[in-house]
Amino acid sequence: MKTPAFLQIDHADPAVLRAELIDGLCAETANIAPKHFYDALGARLFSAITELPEYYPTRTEAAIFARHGEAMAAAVRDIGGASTWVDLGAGNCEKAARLFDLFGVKRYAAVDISVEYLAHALEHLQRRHPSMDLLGIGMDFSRQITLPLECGDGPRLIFYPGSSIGNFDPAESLRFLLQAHQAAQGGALLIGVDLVKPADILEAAYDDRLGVTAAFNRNLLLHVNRLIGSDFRLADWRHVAHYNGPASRIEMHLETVRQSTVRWVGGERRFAMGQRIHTENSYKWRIADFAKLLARAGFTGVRHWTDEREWFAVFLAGTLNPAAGTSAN
Ligand code: AVJ
Repeated sequence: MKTPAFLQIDHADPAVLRAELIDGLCAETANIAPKHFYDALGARLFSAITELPEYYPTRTEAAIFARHGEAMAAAVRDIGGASTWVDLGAGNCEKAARLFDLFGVKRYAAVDISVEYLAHALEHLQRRHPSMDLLGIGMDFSRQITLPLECGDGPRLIFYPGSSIGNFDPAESLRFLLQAHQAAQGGALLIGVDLVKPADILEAAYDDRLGVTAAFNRNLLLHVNRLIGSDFRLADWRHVAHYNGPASRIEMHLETVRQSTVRWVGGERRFAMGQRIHTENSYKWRIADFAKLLARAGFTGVRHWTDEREWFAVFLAGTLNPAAGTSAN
């Protein structure tokens, strides 16, 4: 049996994180970056969100893979295949693992913020796939996708499911796609994208009746208290989610239910009653607009699969220029 290899590319400097967080809290419209949602409890709350009746993205995407996975695998083979499957934001690696047999994956590189988070998942995976090459990479790919040499010099399949791209605004999304195009090394991108739909469906998905999304959003304050030694009081803050139609995005905020002053070493901020901290954007795309964005990033031969309601889409985007691709072999 082989054993997984692990690499930590860039360690988030705690002093830099702290300065970023304090900057955000002091900004005219206070904000906290969504990457801070995922402490140990936040990761479990997100996992609970994916089981909620109102939160359709995870199960809709899973149904698209179950129904069209075979066609997707054939399409990847058509454009020359890939020697390494690169999973951005791999977490427990389950989404990718379900597709290994279908896609004939032999080398798998799981990327997430912290390599510790991947260790358990990859060791478990290795027992189920003893001859597969497994690599765990700790890296903040939202800044830059710089894959190590260990990912191989052949074409790669960049896997970015779950509509995680929704946290990026359109300009950041284009920047991300340009980087993914380069990182694919002549391979392809397989990406899940949540689609525009009526506001009531979107708002229910981000403000569920059990209050799990509210707990997920408010848990951010407990995490920030630990990160910067602040004294946010949970009872002063409520969860708000609304669909900003003109910007095509769900916005999540934390809003004070009474006047509240938050203190940390070296500073403080007073929040008036009803004042908000912006904690997340989740952009929703139209199929045609996302296809255009992929083309602008240089992708070719773009195909997509969706569910009957067209609530979610999975795009496969190649990187080779078809006019230049006929001379090989
Ligand atoms: C992990 C960014 C895809 O935007 O739907 C779920 C995060 N926030 N409920 C999303 C989230 C609130 C999720 N993403």
